[in-house]
Amino acid sequence: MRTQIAIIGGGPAGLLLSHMLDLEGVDSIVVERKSKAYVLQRIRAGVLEAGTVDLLRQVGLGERMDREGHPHNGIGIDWQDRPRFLIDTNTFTGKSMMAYGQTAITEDLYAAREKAGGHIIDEADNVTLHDIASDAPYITFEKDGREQRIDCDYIAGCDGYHGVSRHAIPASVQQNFEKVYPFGWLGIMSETPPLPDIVYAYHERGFALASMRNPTLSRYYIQCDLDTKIEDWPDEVFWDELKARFPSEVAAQIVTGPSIEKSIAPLRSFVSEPMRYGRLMLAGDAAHIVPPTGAKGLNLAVSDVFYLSRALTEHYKHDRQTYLDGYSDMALRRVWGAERLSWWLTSLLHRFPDDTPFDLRTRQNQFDHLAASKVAQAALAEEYVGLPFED
Ligand code: FAS
Ligand code: PHB
Repeated sequence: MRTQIAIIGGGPAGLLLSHMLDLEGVDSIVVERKSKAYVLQRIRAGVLEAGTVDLLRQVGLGERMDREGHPHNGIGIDWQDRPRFLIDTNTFTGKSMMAYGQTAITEDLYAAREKAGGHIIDEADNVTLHDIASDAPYITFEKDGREQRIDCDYIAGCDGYHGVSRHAIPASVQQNFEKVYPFGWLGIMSETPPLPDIVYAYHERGFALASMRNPTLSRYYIQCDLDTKIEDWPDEVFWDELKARFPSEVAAQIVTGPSIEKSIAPLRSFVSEPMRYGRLMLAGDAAHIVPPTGAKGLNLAVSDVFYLSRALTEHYKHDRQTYLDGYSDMALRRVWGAERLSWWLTSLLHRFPDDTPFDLRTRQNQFDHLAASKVAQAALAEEYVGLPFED
């Protein structure tokens, strides 16, 4: 097969890139390791930055989001023994967030690609990148028991943290940055009415988060040890621990019910530089991971795709290379901003096994300063809602 852009990975990054390129008349083929059903059953992100919401609307993917999504003027922090604090994005930036699940976005993307006759190859095994430093790169993969090949102009590595694309970049060129946290998040989904607002909780027992997907679907998380086993957390034990981490008047509002999904996600910060090598560009989790304490992961995948789609469109439609040449540096400026915010919020809102009394006092003071300073609140709100994309 032959295409302009071979996209490895059919998650949000790969599918959105294929969709946006198609709108500009640039041809692509998406090659995904898993089945469509497997991709669509994944439960992950839930909060969209203002820029993501605007972009999805601009590219014709806003109709269901605006119908089923839940706009938010900010995110709350319930700090033990302190009044609720609101990261008030609307007051300080005039912008809002949107609670709309990544699962729904992926469904919308698949529907859009299929409606447009997009070429998505799923259940592709052993995807391999070839000649990425040449002007004639290609990929090979196995499907239906035979090896297949796609010749292309460029390869977009959108295959997530566990993908192969990042590893095609020579170690002599690549620099990886990583921070692994000594805890994870145990998350559940329940068909219960959620709390009215998305709220982080800081408590001596550990972090918790109350979120939602729609008026009848709640998403909750609690900080857990890395050796936590799901079988040790039957629903009633989870609900009791979740409630113990929120103020009693908030806990009393939490409607419990059977979990329909339960999973543990380890927390890490990770960046791989550069995000381009030869004819390979990386986008999304293939290049970077943030702890979810800041809801930046999916939003970073979207901003990478915005920059990469613009760069490739400028190249093909106007023979202008500036955005393509500057893609890695531009994407990484936003990536490092989200990495710093996500690390800062994770450090602020979690209890660490090696916390000293000094750590606890300085963390408390950090929160009290935030709650008292309009300037600090504005700075946090600006980054939480998402900075504008670079021109
Ligand atoms: P993805 O990982 O979503 O997609 C990559 C795709 O590539 C997958 O479909 C995979 O099957 C495919 N692939 C992998 N290897 C391949 C290969 N060799 N060949 C072909 N295809 C291959 N972000 C938030 O903002 N908020 C959250 O609450 C949140 N929670 C998360 C919970 C979990 C458990 C995880 C893992 C991530 C979470 N994230 C969250 C981050 C997440 O939403 C990502 O940022 C988002 O999925 C990034 O999208 P992609 O870059 O497309 O990567
Ligand atoms: C979610 O709704 O899954 C969610 C919300 C906020 C976060 C992380 C996850 O920071």
